Amino acid sequence: MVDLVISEVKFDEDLVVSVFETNIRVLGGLLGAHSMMLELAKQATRWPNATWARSKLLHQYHGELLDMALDLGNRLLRAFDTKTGLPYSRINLKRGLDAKSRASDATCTACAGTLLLEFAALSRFTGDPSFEIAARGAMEALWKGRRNDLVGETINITSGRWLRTDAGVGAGIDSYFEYLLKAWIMLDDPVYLDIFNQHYDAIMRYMRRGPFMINTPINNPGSMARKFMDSLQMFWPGLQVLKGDIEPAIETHKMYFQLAERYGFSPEAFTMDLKIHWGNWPLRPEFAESTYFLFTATRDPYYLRVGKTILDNIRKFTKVKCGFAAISDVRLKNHEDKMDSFLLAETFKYLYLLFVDPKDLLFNLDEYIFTTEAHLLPVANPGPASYNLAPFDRVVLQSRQINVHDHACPNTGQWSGGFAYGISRGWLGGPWGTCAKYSAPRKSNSTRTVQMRIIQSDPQPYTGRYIPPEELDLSKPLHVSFLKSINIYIQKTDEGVRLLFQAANGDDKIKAVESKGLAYIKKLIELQETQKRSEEGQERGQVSLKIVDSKDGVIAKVEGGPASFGPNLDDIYRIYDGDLVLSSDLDGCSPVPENQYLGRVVLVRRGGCMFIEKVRYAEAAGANAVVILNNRAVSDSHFTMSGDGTDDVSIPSVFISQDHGAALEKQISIASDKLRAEVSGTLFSRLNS
Ligand code: DMJ
Repeated sequence: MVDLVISEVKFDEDLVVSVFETNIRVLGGLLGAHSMMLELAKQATRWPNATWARSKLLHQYHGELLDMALDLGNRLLRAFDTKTGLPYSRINLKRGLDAKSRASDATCTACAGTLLLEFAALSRFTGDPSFEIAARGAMEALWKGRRNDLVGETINITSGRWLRTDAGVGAGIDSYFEYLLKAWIMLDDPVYLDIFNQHYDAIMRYMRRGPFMINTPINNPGSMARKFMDSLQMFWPGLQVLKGDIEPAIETHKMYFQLAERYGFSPEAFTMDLKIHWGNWPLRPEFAESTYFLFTATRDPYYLRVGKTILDNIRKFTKVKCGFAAISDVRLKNHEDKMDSFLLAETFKYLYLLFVDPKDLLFNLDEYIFTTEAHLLPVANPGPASYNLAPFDRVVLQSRQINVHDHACPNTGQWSGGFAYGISRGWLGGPWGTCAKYSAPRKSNSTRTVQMRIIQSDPQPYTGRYIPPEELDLSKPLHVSFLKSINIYIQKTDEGVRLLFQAANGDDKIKAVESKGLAYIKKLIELQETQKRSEEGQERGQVSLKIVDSKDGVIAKVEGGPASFGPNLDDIYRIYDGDLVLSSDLDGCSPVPENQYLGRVVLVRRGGCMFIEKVRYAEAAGANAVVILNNRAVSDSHFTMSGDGTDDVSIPSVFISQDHGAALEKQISIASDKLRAEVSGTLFSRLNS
């Protein structure tokens, strides 16, 4: 096969191709095959009598595949001739950027963000840094465009603006995240881990709903962008294994398996009740890929059974005379005349690796990284001595400091966050094998990694009554003690309250407590879902804020986000007003002397504590209303501030954008006289103007 590729494949064709597909399938294929030729040549000395070790091809190989890769790489590189560093999505292999390839200045996030592994490998194999520099530049441009730490699906390569603003872990974006994490592993560059972790945090916060990963708009994170999921996201649990966050991976993978069991294959898109949205299955690898990674982490034979189901169904329903056919509807199991290259490159490779005894592999897989097309590229290849990394020093991808837990592998952060009921337990202690092999060498010189802890639960003594979920009131200490007794802990964030279930791995008594805790969490989730459904019909509208100067009258009018607590201004025809004052401690998270805000409207910044806590403190000090300023540069006038389950405030609050907030703070500082603020429902405010 290699000799056929060398003699037959030419790239000097007047043909417009996708930069992304050509990179992952062709360039990655050439570089992967080149890596394997080098590896086999090395192994041949250990197995001198094996037939493959004596093959003429192996002994006569002089890097022809790499020459071809360099030729192709130079052709693809021409797509990067843009102001932003984001490449055009298509290129003419012979002519470069021709009219057809320039016709669109839109590209998908995955298209621009899935080049770095192949381009860096090409650079390091050849000693020419231009490829790695270009691919790093594209990563940087995507990172710069993030909103709420999320990225959209399509971006304009000239302006760097998002064209489609839905974020997800599936189609259009998937492998951008994959390449961030794998770039850290392959290039040993921690900046990519930081960036990945920052995205990961937002993804898990805004997209995860139980086992489901739901697309969300980047400007209104947390809401649902659509009601179905695409099957490309099924690679995600595999990536979570690499990150070391095994528990949600197990849970989501189980949901995918239910689909595969129900329909034989994973339909291209499906809904939260596991119904089909798009019914085709083009022989995709993602589910097998996650199954393989979870097996490496857990060694749980359950994954072998999953793999067998996949394999049996492929054999039974897709095999045709000259290959395997894509399925056009998983319900009917009818065929399409199509077999994509990823069936061989990925689907079969992952299935083979799932079942193979590692002893039978010729070389150590851990020295390689799988590209998104499952080609193998060497990890930490420093390149020839002449390879100059200096240009990368200029590429500083600013990222914020993140939690030490995010750098631990396995992830030591939130052990279980509430949705983990029903997951298999066989993995405790297991994931070391997978992630330690990448992170261990870095531990000695990193101050951020922490040792893994398997939490040994110790239930708290509690003698009170069982508190039914519908009566639960987190402001009551007794209820909190009850939760602790079943291993549920409360975490307050500025987004709301989170209940964390702490997993146990101890004796039977602890396990019994654990199962009570899981059952309780499950009931709470069901209750919450029911409440959410009934609240959906009664969402609150925006809130109007007017700033009035005693001389000039109304000097500013803003519409901001409502709170889910306090009076519902949609139904109240009155204005809550008062002199506008800045909170004494900017974020308003501590008690204020009585009457300090009497009759006033208080301005506080987001962060530091929950929204409702700020409002409670202000009300206790006599305030008439609270204005909360966003501390992030995003437009979120539709954001609704959540409470903590106890609605005990009677003054309204309004959430306004960072821009409006900065302007307001400035106005207060320069105003010669006192400013007044008026807070009311928008309808009422419009009727009155
Ligand atoms: C593969 O070509 C790659 O894995 C890509 O990143 C997205 N998925 C397809 C196969 O489904």
